[in-house]
Amino acid sequence: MYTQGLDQAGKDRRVAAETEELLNAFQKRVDAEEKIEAKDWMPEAYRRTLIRQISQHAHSEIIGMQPEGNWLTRAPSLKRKAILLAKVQDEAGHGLYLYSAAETLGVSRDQMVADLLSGKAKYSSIFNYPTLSWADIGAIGWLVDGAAIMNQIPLCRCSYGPYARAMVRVCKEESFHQRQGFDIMHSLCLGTAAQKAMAQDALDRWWWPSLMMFGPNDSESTHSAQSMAWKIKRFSNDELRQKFVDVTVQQADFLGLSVPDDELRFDDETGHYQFGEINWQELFDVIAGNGPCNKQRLEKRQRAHTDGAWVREAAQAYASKQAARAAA
Ligand code: FAQ
Repeated sequence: MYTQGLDQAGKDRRVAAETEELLNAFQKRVDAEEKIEAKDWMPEAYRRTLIRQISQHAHSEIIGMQPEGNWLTRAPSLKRKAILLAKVQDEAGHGLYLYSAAETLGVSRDQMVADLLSGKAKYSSIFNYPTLSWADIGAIGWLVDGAAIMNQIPLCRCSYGPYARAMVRVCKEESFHQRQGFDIMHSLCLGTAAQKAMAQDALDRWWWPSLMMFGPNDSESTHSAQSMAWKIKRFSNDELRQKFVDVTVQQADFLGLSVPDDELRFDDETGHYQFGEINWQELFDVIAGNGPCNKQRLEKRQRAHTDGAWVREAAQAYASKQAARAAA
């Protein structure tokens, strides 16, 4: 509501012609590992790619509060409730830093939020799966935050300064989140047979969707080549997925859980785990809006937005009053 002017600012920037000279000079700066800052010249496609990725990332953090929010009142102890509440609050904070980082590229938060609420904007597929048991909260922290860290640590070196800097703090918090998830899984695995079975069931349901978080195979990834040339992405989707599998399979072994993949085996020659084929149709269905919880997630977000209208109006009235006072 405060930043609609940014949409116009974004349009104004597009006026400058993209000469060969400007494009080469820009690529040179990227190749030299210089950070690109908000007021620097940048190709329009670079700006649009960043707005797409950062806003999708922000939406993922915001929608990502819902699966865990589902367990806030049902966490098994006061300590677990307090920890989960803090984690969910952190995700809201990540969404806000990321919306701010995207705003530096000349798009308003209003526009981004409108795109999310209308179903136009994407968010991570992973948040369209249900959280059926307490163990799912452990699995989200361990696997989903674990995958998020694997993907986001390289983003701390992204060529666009505001995004890279936002990611530093986000990654520190995600790292704490991952450990709390692992701690939940560890406690369940040290518990009764029924508790261990809950942990195994959660791993069975979250394993493959977590691998899908990294996006399509490199050969199917439309944006990777250009995003890597611009040093927005530092590793390809498949490289990051492999790193995640290599680290996480060993953690599952430590917990005494089995990864639900009959084809999983360690390859001595490559030094990596080989894993089975991902059900890509499932990923594309979820991205297209047909996952188990897509409808529910969007409706809940739309309802929260409508219910929160009075807060936005009050904040705006307060800001106008302050501005009027300052002017007087
Ligand atoms: N879900 O060409 P690529 C978190 C889309 S945050 C949905 O490979 P790109 C924290 C993609 O957008 C999790 N859509 O695309 C947390 C593109 O569509 P478009 C989010 C997906 O951008 C934890 C098309 O497919 N993290 O978990 C997915 O080069 C716990 C082609 O794909 C980020 O956003 C997917 N999984 O690579 C919160 C990190 N995969 O835009 C709460 C930043 C692909 O052309 C609780 N983002 N698509 O219509 C990235 O690193 C990249 O954007 C990728 C995708 C790697 C996600």
